[in-house]
Amino acid sequence: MGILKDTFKIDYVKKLTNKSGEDIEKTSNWDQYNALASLVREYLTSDWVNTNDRYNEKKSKQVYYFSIEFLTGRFLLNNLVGIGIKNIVEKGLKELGFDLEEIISVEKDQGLGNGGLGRLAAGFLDSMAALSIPGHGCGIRYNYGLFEQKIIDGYQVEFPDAWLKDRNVWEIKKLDKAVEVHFYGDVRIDSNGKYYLENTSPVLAVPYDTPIVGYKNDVVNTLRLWSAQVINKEFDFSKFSRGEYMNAFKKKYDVESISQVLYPNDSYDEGKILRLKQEYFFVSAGVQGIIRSFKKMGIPINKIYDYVSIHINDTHPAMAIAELMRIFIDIEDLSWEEAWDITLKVCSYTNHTILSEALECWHVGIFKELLPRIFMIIEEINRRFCKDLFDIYNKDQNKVNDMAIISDGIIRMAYLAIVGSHSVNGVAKLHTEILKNKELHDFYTIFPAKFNNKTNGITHRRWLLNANPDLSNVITKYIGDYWVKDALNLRELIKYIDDEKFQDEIEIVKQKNKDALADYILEHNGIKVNTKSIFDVHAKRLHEYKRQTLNILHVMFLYNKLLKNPDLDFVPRTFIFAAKAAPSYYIAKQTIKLINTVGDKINNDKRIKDKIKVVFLENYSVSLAEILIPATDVSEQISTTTKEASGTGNMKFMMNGAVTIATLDGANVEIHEEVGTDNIVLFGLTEEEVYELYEKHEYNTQAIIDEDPRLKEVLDQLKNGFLSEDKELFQIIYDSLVYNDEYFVLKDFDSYVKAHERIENYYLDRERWLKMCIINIAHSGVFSSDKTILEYASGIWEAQRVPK
Ligand code: Z15
Repeated sequence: MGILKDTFKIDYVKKLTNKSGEDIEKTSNWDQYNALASLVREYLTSDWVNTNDRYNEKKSKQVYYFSIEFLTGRFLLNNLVGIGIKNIVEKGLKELGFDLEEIISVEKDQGLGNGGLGRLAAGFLDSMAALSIPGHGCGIRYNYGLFEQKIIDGYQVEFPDAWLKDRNVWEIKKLDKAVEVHFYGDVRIDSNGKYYLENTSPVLAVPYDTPIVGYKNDVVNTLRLWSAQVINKEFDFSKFSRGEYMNAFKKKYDVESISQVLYPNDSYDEGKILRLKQEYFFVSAGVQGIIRSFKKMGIPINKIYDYVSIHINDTHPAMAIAELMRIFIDIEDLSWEEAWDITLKVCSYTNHTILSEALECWHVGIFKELLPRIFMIIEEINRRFCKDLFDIYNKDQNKVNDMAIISDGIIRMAYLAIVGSHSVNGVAKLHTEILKNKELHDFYTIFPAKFNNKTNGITHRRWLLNANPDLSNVITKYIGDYWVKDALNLRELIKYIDDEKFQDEIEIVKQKNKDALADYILEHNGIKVNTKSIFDVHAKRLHEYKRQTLNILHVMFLYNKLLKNPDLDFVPRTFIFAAKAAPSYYIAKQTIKLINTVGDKINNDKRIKDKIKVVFLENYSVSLAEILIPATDVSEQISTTTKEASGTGNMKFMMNGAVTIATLDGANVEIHEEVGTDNIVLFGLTEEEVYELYEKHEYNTQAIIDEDPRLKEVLDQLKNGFLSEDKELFQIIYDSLVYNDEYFVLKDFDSYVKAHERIENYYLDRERWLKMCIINIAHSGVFSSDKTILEYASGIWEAQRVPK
């Protein structure tokens, strides 16, 4: 979109005055944000309408990305850049006496996700729009997103995230597109032998659409989030006798609880009935909406797979398979065989984890009561699948039970997703190999053609272009701006690897970002950090397998070393942590307390002369990541090998010129392949070693401790009063390490210490370090989600690009 600066200024002043009812000098920052965002929303409306018209006219195949989480973050900057008016707006605002950056920071994050899975979904929407692929999101409009984290006395305390409190400028409520979703009830069969439901509890699903703006290509796709509302006639007081008055409100409250709040677990399945309601709620609403708009085209339903692709992001939306079957059979009158054939062609599924506690299972009892018809359909899918297995495995009933979708009164959603999709993908090469050869080996044997890899990616527009404008400018100065369209073009930077001027500029930008982060830390934590120290960052969800514990034990070891020899030649280090823990994950929350306790002790110990600082940044979120990642020197990617399916933070740090300290886990393997052994710092157990240790049952933590006085010392310090008068405070962490070190923290400790020694040496060699940074940036283009999405589009969805 093109606009003149003066036109913008006139539009903005008018908007600001209208919205605020004030002279523009008297407006608040929020007024200024509200006016700018509203104006941008208006500016992009015609592109939004035209994009939909174009898709309809061309009958383009539509991709619907179903996800229970979309962690989008802020929209304003992204949208300004996407419609190509950022510079004009920035200048115009300045002339009016306003600061764009300040206005941007008013927007609340749309934090409708926990971590990697939700952020991946948001990044994929961005890439689909940027590539002119007709692809849309389908999810839940939670009234409360992921909790806001405060650190109080070293502990995590959760507060509600009331992100909708001051209106959401971006969304549009589409009441006319609302649909009913039916829970409970009795399955009946009519005279034609068709099934239907009676006595259900219906809920109104109301869609709210948010524009997803492409990059300077006039494309605007849609993120459709569903909100639960009580159906009017059920909330009609005239029908109620006086005694029912309060009950009517109870009903409204119950219904609306479905889209009230996001479950705060990442990679952990709690198995709560409200969660099951959430899943069916958005899946049923989404599928009904899709079928309704497909039918408007007048094409026979049995051809739907040429026009619609439904992607199931992890198992949470796996019921889409059964819901499609229900509609095809009960409403559209197709036979089971025909319905199944189309359903398979429409659906594809991504697996994001092998952690057993994350694999979704439902008890038949609660499932059957809540969703009787859906349960019947899953039973029938299972019956037919088991019959096939019985034949394939020569009547081996054990094998059939192992692989059944329903077994021992439990429904295994991953198995449903695999059986009901034409494609099953893992999220990094190593992860996909583990799925094929171990976790899902039996399914791979039966359905080898379904399995494929799609390594995750990140949007380089948000994570480089927008989050790190200074680095972007340097890059563009040397290689032009084609990399924004095609991130692989970042490779061109290698030409300048020996150019001292270029190296200097890379260093200056990093320093500037570190200075900005240091200001943030001073403001939020009251800690003054050394801006010339190594900024070593561990930012991601708190989980035992991600091993924040390994990091903090290493920090304690360095501290001990300095205490013994305060004049040690030592490169100053700032260890920065940012992580939310699931509210019910006790050991994870104690780990936060440990990090803060160690931090307090070290940060206030004059003896070590500020050589180490430990900072815990509260409330890790998309917008905090946008400040943190550009300022990072060392990226901590230290999960127990085999446990991190891919990781995506690893890619963001690399793209911003951090050097990774890593295990060969998830996509770290591919980062290593890209940059080579000299430009990443690897340590720890390999995949084979991990599996061997698990299989042999002879992992002996005591022997490791006995041989390593450094470890013995830090472990003792967890419970000898060194950190806290309360010697029991970290007992659970001590016990888990010494008696049940499932994640091999102790096993990898020595190797991790050595890896950090290498980091220190590389950093001391300034030129070598800068070259490592440059190589990392230059090779990060393969991790653009644009590349990932092109692979999904051609390899799974058969979706075409539909440029204007
Ligand atoms: C989640 O964030 C991930 C996997 C899950 O099964 C759930 Cl429930 C949440 C993460 C993986 O842990 C991470 O390795 C991966 O990069 C990310 O999904 C996106 O695929």
